[in-house]
Amino acid sequence: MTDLHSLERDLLAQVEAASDEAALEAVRVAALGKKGSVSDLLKTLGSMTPDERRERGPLINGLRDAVQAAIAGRRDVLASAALDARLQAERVDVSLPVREAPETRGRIHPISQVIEEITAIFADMGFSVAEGPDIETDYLNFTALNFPEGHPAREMHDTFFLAPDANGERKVLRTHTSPVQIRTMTTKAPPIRIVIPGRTYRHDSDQTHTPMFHQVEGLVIDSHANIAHMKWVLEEFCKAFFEVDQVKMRFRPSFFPFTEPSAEVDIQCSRKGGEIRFGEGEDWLEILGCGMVHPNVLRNCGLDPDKVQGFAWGMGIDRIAMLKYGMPDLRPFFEADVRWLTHYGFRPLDIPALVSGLTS
Ligand code: 2NL
Repeated sequence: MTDLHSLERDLLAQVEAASDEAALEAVRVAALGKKGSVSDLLKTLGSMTPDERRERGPLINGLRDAVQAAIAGRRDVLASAALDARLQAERVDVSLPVREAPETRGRIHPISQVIEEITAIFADMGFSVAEGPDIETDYLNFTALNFPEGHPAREMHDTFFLAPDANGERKVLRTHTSPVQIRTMTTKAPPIRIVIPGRTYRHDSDQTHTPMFHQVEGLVIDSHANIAHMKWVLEEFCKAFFEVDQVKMRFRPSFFPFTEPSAEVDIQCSRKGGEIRFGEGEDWLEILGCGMVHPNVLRNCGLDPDKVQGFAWGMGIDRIAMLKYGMPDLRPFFEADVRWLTHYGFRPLDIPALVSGLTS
């Protein structure tokens, strides 16, 4: 006859020694499983005499209940220990700073920011934004703009020419955004008030020139738009862009094939202490070119110079962006270096708008 007490002591010790749920399960199967030691004992009840069964039955059932209870208790202990260990291992330090999401870590390139600023200023004056392709026909880039065929100005622009197509037509990478104005004047009736930001290309590369650069041009065409209007628009623009209450401007006579008269425009600045400030001082900085649209250009677009007239201007954005945001070197603009962009870039939700201050 099996010593029930020593079996119970043995089983309870095994339950207590089980260090994880798998070990505990092995103990349970060995005791209470189909061929387990306690199950074997229970099977012996069937072949006993009623008297034996009356005596041994409660003892064996008691053993089974004790082992079952011990296993259940041990399972609770192990489960709660496992939970404690997991909580310990996966603990979150809520005092750590939150890692920024990609959309807030990203930065807007200073060129994009300056284009947004410029278009916001002109939008406020009633202009809309127009855009066009980077690859243009020779006609739209030069001929329509009153550059005579074979005129040295076409070479002056250091044009990138594409290989001639099947018809022998040689397309160009636009050297200015002016073809967009030509497209607009030939398809839309005046009054026209547009600004055109975009990429432009010239075969020129040194410390201060890159073969791809950015321009914004503007165009106003109606029945009476004149030089006084042009000066007002450009002065309002400069004050808003450089965020000063007043700025002196100097219009110097110049020449462009597409405007007559033409002027180059300087704004007042101070360069004292190696730092540039606008709206004060005795120095001048050239920022744009402008003029009254040449009658030949109007005619080339199917407009009658006796009925409509207007003005246009153009400026490079890259240098202006450098000046406004104190960037010493042009080249990193086009190097896609994340460290530079992290330093000089703008937050995606700092959208320039006149109501909130251009660069809040
Ligand atoms: C500069 C000067 C300028 C224009 C661009 C223009 C366009 C048409 C007709 C007449 Cl379709 N003019 N654009 C006019 C004057 C100057 O740019 O120095 N840009 C960097």
